[in-house]
Amino acid sequence: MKIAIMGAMPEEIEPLLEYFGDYKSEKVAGNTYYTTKYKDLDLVIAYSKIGKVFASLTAATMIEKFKAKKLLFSGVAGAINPKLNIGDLVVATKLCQHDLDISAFGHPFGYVPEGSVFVESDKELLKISKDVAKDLNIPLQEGIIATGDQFVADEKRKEWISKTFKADALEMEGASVAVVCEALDVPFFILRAISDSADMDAGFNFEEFLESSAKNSAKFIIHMLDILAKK
Ligand code: OS5
Repeated sequence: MKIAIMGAMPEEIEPLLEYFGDYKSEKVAGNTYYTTKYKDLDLVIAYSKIGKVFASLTAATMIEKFKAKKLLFSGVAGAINPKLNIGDLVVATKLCQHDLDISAFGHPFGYVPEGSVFVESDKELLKISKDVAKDLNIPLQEGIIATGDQFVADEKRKEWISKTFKADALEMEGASVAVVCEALDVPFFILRAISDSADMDAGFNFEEFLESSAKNSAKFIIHMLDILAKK
């Protein structure tokens, strides 16, 4: 089976490339796609660049050109839920776009006609992640992830996102990947490790913890591949 693993930044996929070691690379539409085999799985790995547009392009390319049948996202996020600390893993049960706003026409935030505010993650991949977390005794928080084309470093914006979407974490790519995967009927899984708390220290914390948190997320994804390879 062909599995796509994507991140947004180089730091988010480097631990995976380091782990798999032997891979081929191919440039498509301005991004590099790495292909390799792991156990009986065919993998395609890439970072998209930051934000919803680049992430959508990468997810669509992985599915349409590389024929990925499942997509896993590995990366970092800002925490909203105060239970989430730096390095903690959070997996999206559903995702929304916090910056999508046609409320002037009476629509709820995050909604456009013929779309939906939330896109739900694949239940089977969520179950696998729960099993992995239990087996390895790793804490894994399930929650709502809010996505927008904005690095949030502001308590007021964070509070608004928290209140409006009941979100636990925020980032800049997940919901766009979810929309693409849902439209193309590909099960997806969005995993993030906390790098900051989307507050006034976010920029500073993000730079300090990007690498270590990205590694936490990537390690967990590798454990999930071990289960997927057995299926
Ligand atoms: O991909 C972006 C979203 N990521 C999750 C995240 C997040 N999102 C929103 N708000 C927060 N508080 C969040 N915390 C974690 C992380 C990433 C954030 S944007 C970071 C940009 C940092 C940067 N800018 N320039 N460089 C790095 C150097 C550079 C130069 C050339 C080419 C590539 C990198």
